[in-house]
Amino acid sequence: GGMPAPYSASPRLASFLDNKLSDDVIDIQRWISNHIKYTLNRTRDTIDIFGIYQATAYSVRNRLTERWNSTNQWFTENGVKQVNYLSLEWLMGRALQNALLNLHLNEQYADALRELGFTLDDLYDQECDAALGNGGLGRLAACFIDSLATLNMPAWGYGVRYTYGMFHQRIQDGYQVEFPEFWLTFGNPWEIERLDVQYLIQFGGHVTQVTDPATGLSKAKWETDEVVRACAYDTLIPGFGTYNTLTLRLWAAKPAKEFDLQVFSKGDFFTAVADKQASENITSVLYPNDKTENGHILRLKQEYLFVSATIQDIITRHKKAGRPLSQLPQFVGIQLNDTHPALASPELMRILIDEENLSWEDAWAITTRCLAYTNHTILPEALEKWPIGMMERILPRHLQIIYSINHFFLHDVVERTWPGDMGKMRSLSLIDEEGSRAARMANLAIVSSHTVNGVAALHTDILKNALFKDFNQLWPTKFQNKTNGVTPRRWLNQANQPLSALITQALGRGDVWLKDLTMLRALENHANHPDFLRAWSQVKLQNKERLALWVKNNMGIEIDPLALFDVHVKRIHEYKRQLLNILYCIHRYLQFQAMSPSERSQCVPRVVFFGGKAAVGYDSAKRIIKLINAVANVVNADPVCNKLLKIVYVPNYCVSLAEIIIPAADISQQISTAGMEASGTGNMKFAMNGGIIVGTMDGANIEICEEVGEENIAPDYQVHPDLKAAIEAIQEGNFGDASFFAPIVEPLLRGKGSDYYLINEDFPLYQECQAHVDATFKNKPVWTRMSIYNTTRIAKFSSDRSITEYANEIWHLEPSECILRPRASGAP
Ligand code: B1N
Repeated sequence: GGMPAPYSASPRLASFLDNKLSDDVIDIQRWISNHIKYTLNRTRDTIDIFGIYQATAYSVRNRLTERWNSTNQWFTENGVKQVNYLSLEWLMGRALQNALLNLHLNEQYADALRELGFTLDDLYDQECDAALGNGGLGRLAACFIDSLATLNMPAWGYGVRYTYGMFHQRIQDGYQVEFPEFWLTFGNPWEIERLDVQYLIQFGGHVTQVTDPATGLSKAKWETDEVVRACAYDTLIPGFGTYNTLTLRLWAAKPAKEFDLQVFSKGDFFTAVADKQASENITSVLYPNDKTENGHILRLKQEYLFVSATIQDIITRHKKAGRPLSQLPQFVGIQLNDTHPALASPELMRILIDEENLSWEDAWAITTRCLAYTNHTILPEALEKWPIGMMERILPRHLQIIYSINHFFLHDVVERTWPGDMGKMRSLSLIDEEGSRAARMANLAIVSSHTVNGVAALHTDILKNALFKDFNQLWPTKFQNKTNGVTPRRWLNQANQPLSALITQALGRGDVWLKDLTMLRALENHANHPDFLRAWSQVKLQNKERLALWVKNNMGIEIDPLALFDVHVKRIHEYKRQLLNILYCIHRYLQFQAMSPSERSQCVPRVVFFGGKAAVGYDSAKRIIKLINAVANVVNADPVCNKLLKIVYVPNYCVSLAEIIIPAADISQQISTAGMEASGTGNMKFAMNGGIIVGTMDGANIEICEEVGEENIAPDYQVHPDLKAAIEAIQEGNFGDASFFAPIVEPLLRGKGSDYYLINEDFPLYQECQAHVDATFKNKPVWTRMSIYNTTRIAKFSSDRSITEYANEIWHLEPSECILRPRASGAP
């Protein structure tokens, strides 16, 4: 449909629209009540706490809308360059508390609601997590958009509005059981359906050559045989301590026409309705696999729908600003969060060439100047490859374009640099010719981008010197490092209010430190004051009590908040070595059993927490979950040992649970097999909250160690007969069905070659490290000081630092703070 004719608001309408919301408690109450009555249609007799949450959310959203309109107007009027962060995953978690804290409105809202009879904390718990992601990669996008807004960067986030997000995990009889997470059941007050922002997305068919009547030249015509509509849903992203408010735009698939009239008139009602269902399928579910399984048609369609709608939207906005396409790179940056949106390259080429009639050379120059690619893993099973046959069927025009890109690349670049070198051709080609042919999305992303980055120093070195060695030789300046970071607004201010308050009080300059974590260094002046040490450990204890209460209420397990809390939460994957941790737990348990009561009285009591989801089809990961729960059952029921060791498997680990778990940790386990964890971001969240890392020298652990000092982390040194004893305890059936666990533990006994994740090799070091932890934990001042230094030296790992580097070194993007405000007076 065409755009509605521009309309100018009358002075009277304009003065209504310009009216600004007030922050008075009474006005807040009036708005909440109006939403209860007029938006939700509830009365004093039918309102419930969930309704109060919804009404509160709507009233907060109104404030965000005001800021968002001003921000967009500001960016448009100032003609700034904007970056678009394209991610198939956004692990946002809850929005209410984050919005209130970023807007500095939590106290007014707390007061307003208290008088209405509710506490904010109760309302927060009504909200379900927006879990549109698997783990670190999706959560990184969420931290980045918070930093982009806070740093006043002109930016947009783009993603997919999955109807079902990350599955809900239950533990039944020790096994993971998956349940669908239909997060939209009761509506989502944070999203704004944009029926005015829709694009057609085409699939299938074939490509013919036609003569362009305008130029007389031959050009490609893609005759498609399937069409769906992508419809925009906007979520508003508040910056912290700024008026700037950004957009996260998520796409939902809808039928292109509500009913296919032809089919309908033939009377085939069922086919018509079934087609409608099929088109909605495309965005119905997030693929819940972190680095496993690949190559499904539906996933390819998801990726393409996402990319096509996003590129169309970016071009539409650029044109609306009255600019020619030749200027796209000056005004638009497009960041690819891994290869999942790598089809952005052939899609942009297709639109520029087939629809906008640009030449290949011009289109290619524009594409490569806009795109940049972030790699997040070197694990071979996670590198996306699309079978040629599938590409041919679903996206024949894009396959042609990929072939052309490959042709020009191999002939003009590779052949000229290394004439006749077939080895180089094979490793650099966009097409994998070994076995069944497939398009290598990483190679496509590298060739199509001006910059490629890794997510931690070690990971970038591995990209440059191993995985993408030949590309690095070809284009040495293309590769950069951008170490990950996490937002201190959610991971410190929101998750750990007591620590945030202590820091604000100790620094004495308000909460500006939340925009500049380097200020935390000044806290080290207090690190020898007994009062400060006491206050710091008191905060930790308070957080441990909060977690203990959660565990008691939700799992019925009693734990002692004075015990050492040892936490291992992240996706379950062999390379993350939850198996190493649980084998060590078994070893500890066997030791406690063998001790005399007086020996036991010298030991440090521990609660070991595990949490995380296994990909649905990942058999070994699921057996590891069962082993942890089997060991937990035995250990927790042992009257002699359970004072010294408890094991808790927290079900359904997610963002909102992380906010309770992370601040309560004394130590966190970051023990991936060296070289396999690209960065890790949990490590940063724990350290930021004063949790000491037990870690291998992998990913960003290396850089955290450099910053906080090696004396303030517990490096995973090297131990072996003890591991054997732990495995034998499993084999003897002490933790239930031994044959069930055989596939995960027997390879460890079979020698180096089959211990792919080096559990045996690292066991001695790990044991030594854990003993060191126990000894240090007994010395409270030393332990607390270690904890403090983790927080005070974590500045580097704020996502504000990451985003500043991306803006300066990849996007060439300037901050632009919106100073437009709606007029506060002017109500007619
Ligand atoms: O990305 C995080 C890193 O901190 C982690 O080390 C890394 O493991 C994680 C396919 C992935 N890499 N690759 C994925 C996710 C979903 C999927 O379908 C791969 N996730 C990571 C942030 O940089």
